[in-house]
Amino acid sequence: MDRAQQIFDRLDELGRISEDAHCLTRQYGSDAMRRANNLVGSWMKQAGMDVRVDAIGNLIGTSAVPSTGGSSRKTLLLGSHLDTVKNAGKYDGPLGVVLAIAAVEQCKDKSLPFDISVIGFADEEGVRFQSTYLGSRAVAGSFDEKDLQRTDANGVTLANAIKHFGGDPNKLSECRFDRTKLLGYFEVHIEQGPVLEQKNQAVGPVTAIAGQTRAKIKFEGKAGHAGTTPMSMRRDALCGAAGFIQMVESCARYNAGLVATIGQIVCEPNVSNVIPAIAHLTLDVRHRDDKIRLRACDELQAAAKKVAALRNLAMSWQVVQETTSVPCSTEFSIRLHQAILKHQSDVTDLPSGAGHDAAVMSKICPIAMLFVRCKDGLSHHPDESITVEDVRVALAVLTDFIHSFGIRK
Ligand code: HGY
Ligand code: MN
Ligand code: MN
Repeated sequence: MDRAQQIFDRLDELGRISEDAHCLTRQYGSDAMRRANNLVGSWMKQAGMDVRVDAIGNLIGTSAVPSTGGSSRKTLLLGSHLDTVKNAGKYDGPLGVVLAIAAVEQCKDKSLPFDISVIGFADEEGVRFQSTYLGSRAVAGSFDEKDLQRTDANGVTLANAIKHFGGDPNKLSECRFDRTKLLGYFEVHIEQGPVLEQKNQAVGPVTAIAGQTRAKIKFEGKAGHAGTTPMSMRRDALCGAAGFIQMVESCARYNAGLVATIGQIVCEPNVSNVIPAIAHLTLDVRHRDDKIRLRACDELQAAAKKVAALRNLAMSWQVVQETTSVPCSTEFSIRLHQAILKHQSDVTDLPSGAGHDAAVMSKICPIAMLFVRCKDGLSHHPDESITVEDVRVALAVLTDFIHSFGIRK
């Protein structure tokens, strides 16, 4: 059985499950997520795993691998997320879940002194409710009940979306894993950056996951007639936002290691002959050093206030999500280095600019991540691309990492 090819073919099949006929989009709680859970759950069953969906919609398969550990056995968690951004590539998230299932199959004939569970998280991207890591927060016990009242673009609350998906917003505490029973969490993920391709290496260990701040910003002025309102009398919210957006880009360009993005802009009333009254923006700021990230956010908030004051606009700034920078476990990273060196001659340690469920899981157990080379470092784009050969290396490395904890013949 060429498991690498099977992983690749499965990712193709999973990549065709979308809520959009024209591109790959799988948002939290959608029917497409239900279909994805069913398909991936069937692969978990084929691998001999017991499969369940928890109260928030995470898909969880647990190995019935012959064990010798008795009731004190711990669980090694593997996984990643099954939700996607809009118009996504098919590897960001699913690679880590499908490859983990293959690793469980590789280990079936070995008696391990621990269980393995594979988790397909229900919402890492936070596209629908603008709050990331909903699935892993429920598993890690850091879910904020206030989030249940968040609403999506159609006014549907997260609580109702959970119920519609078949979950139970009143039982999210049951999603938690007992941290005393966890060996750790390991996530394989595409690099989403250019380093491994430049180094001509298939895989690389992750050292840390950058902290991130997500905020919603609103500039409010006054609508008016585009033809009759003199320029000197306007309170144009979109022009104010445009000035601020330039400041965001400059701030990131002049702070080493800082990235800042205005990903979403919605203007009201959004009519060609009306002066924009309101501009809604999303801001995403990241840096490996939390102090630099937080200082940049303070500077940008002060800049937004200044823009608003100069243009006689109202401005509101709401932080919707904040995660600190997270180091990977040193012990796990040593094991991972050793496993990688069995399959490639050199190893490049990589910090992650992208956020991952591993950042949340680090609150309850040691974490490690393995990045897999992706073409041009491209991600969050339909042209996301990896090779079967690199999948083969990643599977071999994960299998060796698992065996490094001890196997009994
Ligand atoms: O935005 C991120 O870093 C990740 O893709 N959720
Ligand atoms: Mn992503
Ligand atoms: Mn991801």
